[in-house]
Amino acid sequence: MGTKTLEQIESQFETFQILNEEGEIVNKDAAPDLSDEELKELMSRMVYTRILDQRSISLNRQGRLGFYAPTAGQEASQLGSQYALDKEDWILPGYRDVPQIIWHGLPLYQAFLFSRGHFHGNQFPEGVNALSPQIIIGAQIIQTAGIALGLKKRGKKAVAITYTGDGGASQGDFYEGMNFAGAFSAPAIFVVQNNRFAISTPVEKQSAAKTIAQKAVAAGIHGIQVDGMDVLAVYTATKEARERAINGEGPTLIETLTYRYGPHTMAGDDPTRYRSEELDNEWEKKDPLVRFRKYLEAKGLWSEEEESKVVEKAKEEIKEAIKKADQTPKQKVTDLMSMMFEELPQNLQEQMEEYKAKESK
Ligand SMILES: Cc1ncc(C[n+]2csc(CCOP(=O)(O)OP(=O)(O)O)c2C)c(N)n1
Ligand SMILES: [Mg+2]
Repeated sequence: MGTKTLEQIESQFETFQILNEEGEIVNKDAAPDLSDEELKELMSRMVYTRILDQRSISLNRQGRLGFYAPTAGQEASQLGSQYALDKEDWILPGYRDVPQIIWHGLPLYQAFLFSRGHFHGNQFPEGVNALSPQIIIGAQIIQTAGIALGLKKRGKKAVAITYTGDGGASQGDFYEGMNFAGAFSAPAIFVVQNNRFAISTPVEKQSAAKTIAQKAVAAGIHGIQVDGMDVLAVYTATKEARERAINGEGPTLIETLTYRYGPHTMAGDDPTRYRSEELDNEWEKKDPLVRFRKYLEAKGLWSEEEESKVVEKAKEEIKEAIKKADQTPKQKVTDLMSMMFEELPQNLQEQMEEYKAKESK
């Protein structure tokens, strides 16, 4: 392929933005048609999720949560895309994408149980169309193509959406899933949240491609790069991708440019060893909450009181949810066995008896 062709393709993937860092609309034609109530709901969800992140980090430090991957900085990317979905749509999250499934209907106490490795954290209620957060990088991408194809075959007007990171976009599964969904025109949306790092590896070292969005070209599907700190742009791009998908026009790859303020996970990662303070500062200036707050305040839709109401509500609900998680009976070995098998094989029957006896002591 000639250099010219490559340059031509790459130059087409300009970042889609609606709201700039000052909270001003810079792309009026693309602005979504959301009511004042819907705009406030979006802001409330972002504020709530920021509080949930702060509380989760402190609960983790107190030893009251298990695995936790911080989300601050990525609210617009996570919640703007989720807000564009219908209840019927399926979400296939990665480990950092717990907020999306909470807003899709997963009770908060179950999200806490998931963090603790309790099986009830994976028993999603009927009607919550989501899979458990995937830990294996990229594995959910192929499953998304499969679920999307299933939705199409059943004639549902619904999509399967998945989330991965910039690192996930380097996995074989990523290309395989996109290609398969493209070939079958399956209603799938692949969101790559490019937060610039896969643990400590910068995105520049992951790929020679200028954008991740352009990887859609080889799969023959739609691709767009979005300002991931702009909730209106993320919402609009996802909404359009959803419309196309359910109209039989195939899948879309959405790259959101974002940043995680915190460490990779709470398991001992120190971001100061691979990220500069300048880079942190540069991204904090783009903060999705600050930008959207400015926009709503200028429209007379948001105030300090509104914000503190949401903060109080979040704190209260988090307290209740952690209490409920604490009150959930501890998991037992016999639970795991009976959930895995409808009929226990002989050797496990013996173990079942053994554990029943132990657990009854
Ligand atoms: C197949 C596989 N390889 C390696 C890992 C270890 N690992 C966990 S998170 C991670 C980095 C992923 O980065 P990215 O996709 O950018 O997502 P982010 O954490 O930035 O949201 C790696 C390599 C894994 N979980 N699965
Ligand atoms: Mg990343």
